Amino acid sequence: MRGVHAPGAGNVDPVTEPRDSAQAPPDGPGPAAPQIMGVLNVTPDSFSDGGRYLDFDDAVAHGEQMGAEGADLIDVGGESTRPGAERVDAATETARVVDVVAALAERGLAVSIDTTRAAVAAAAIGAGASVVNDVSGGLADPDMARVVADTGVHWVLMHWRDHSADMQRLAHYDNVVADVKAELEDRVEAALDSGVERERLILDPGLGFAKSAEHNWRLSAHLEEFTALGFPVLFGSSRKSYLGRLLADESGKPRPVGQREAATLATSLLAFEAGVWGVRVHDVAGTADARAVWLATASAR
Ligand code: PMM
Repeated sequence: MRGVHAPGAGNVDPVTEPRDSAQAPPDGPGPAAPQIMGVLNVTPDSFSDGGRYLDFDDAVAHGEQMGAEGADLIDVGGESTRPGAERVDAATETARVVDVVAALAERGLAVSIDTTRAAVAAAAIGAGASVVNDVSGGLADPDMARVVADTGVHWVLMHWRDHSADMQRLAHYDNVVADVKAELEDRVEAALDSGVERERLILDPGLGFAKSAEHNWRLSAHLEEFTALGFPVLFGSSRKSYLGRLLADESGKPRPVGQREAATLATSLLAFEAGVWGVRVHDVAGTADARAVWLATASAR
């Protein structure tokens, strides 16, 4: 990693600092560099990269490449969460991810495990993952809080209402920003009650999870309300369908997944400006360039 390759970034992030560097340099001057989480889905069916990294060597090579391009954290997932996706069993999910996590951690990369299952998280932490990226915010598996508390890893609590097969029917809110914030605060309380340290928590509004396109835009437009909660905020818009819909052609056909990168970068830049801790993206190289632009601008203020 690691670290931040952008000019002006002297800060060491407590989540993604190198695991082997007890003597990390002290915080430098200037704005903190937003963290880049690179997506590595070891699945046959994720909406963007599904099927590309099921092979162990391909997965590790892609993780290494993202690290070289500037990712601070590689997010390894073994179960697709795209809308309507069917679940896989825990043994299959574990088998897909655990060796990949171990190989990336051995190469000095910080790794998060994208799972809602405590058993998968525990296996990945044993293999070297230092962050649990739980899209259910602890709701899917009552044992997750214990695994996180016992191991002391960081925990991304994402806003979620149900598993992917059923989530879109739950996309109803009185006020999406207030409701998502309140539901996330409930998840924080539950985590703290289970003995997880406050400093370990990262919040994510969960774009696309039980959300319509309009909900996603409203959450994106009000990210400052989430950063004001006092936790690091992760933002995951990369290639999602609301961007495809925004950029639909004249016949109304959504822009294909592979052609949403410029729009993704625009949302990441807006998120940096809103003060997020990090973004979860497929295109790490492009995001690292956008981060360099943002840092140069923020440093010149
Ligand atoms: N989105 C996906 C998967 N995991 N995790 C977090 N924390 N935030 C997200 O927005 C998020 C996530 C779905 O995207 P993918 O299929 O490209 O992985």
